[in-house]
Amino acid sequence: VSNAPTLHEKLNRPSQLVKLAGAHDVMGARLAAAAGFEGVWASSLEIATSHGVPDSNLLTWRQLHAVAAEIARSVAAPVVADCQTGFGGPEIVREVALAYEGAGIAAICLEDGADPPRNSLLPGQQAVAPCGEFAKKVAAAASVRKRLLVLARVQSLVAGHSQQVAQARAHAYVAAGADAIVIHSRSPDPDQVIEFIAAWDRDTPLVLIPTTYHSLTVAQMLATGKVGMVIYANHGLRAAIAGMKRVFCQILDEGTSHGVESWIAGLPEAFALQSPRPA
Ligand code: SPV
Ligand code: MG
Repeated sequence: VSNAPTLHEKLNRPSQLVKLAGAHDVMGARLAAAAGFEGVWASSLEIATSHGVPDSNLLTWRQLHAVAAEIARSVAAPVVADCQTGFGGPEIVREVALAYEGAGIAAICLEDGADPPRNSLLPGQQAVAPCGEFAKKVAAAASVRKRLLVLARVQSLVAGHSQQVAQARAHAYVAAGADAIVIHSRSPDPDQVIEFIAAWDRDTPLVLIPTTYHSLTVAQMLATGKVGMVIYANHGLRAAIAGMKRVFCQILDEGTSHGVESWIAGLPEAFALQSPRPA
């Protein structure tokens, strides 16, 4: 039996943050863990993009589950799976929670956006589901889990609703059994989440995804004493896009692959990522 702190214990440490990086496959998850990230976010945006489809419900929950499960099998770090709006009502969410827990996934994240799900960072209006309806999904997941953590994600600020509405929803989801509240924002500066954090008066830890408000530092999050986890949700994907574009263009421009050898990873590094066991 391991003495290592569980994700639940890590989330509730007052003096540290659990830092997660987004991934869409085992390779990205292993690179994140090797760099020092303590967990992996199985991002719907990353997985959808890697399949070349919109981050909506073009992929089935079983496809998203298969990717998260493969990462969990192959990486020792805990996996937090992006389960979007839960893929259905409370009866479906119950089955989904059992399936994720059964695959060794540490936590699922359910968001209160309206169906069909739509990526938060896509320009345009966002809508939310009724609070009571979503709270039932959180309660359904919490009622069947053993060790699985249930993260409830509040989309109110993304949808342009008030801080008061966002707080009320977060309170409802804590009452329904959420282990942490993901307060999402797509504001270009951190003021919106800082205001939410300042008003937060529960012990339940908060989770941030600072993609658009990227000036916010880990030290600032820690100083609030209320943020237990930060998710850098899509930086691996975007770095891969930038790196692949650069290598492909350089080869064609130069008429040889000689020049790219000085900066791309060598094959030993690729072979080192092929371990069939958790690494
Ligand atoms: C994801 O990474 O798929 C997320 C975070 O859900 S966001 O893209 O900001 O919606
Ligand atoms: Mg997502």
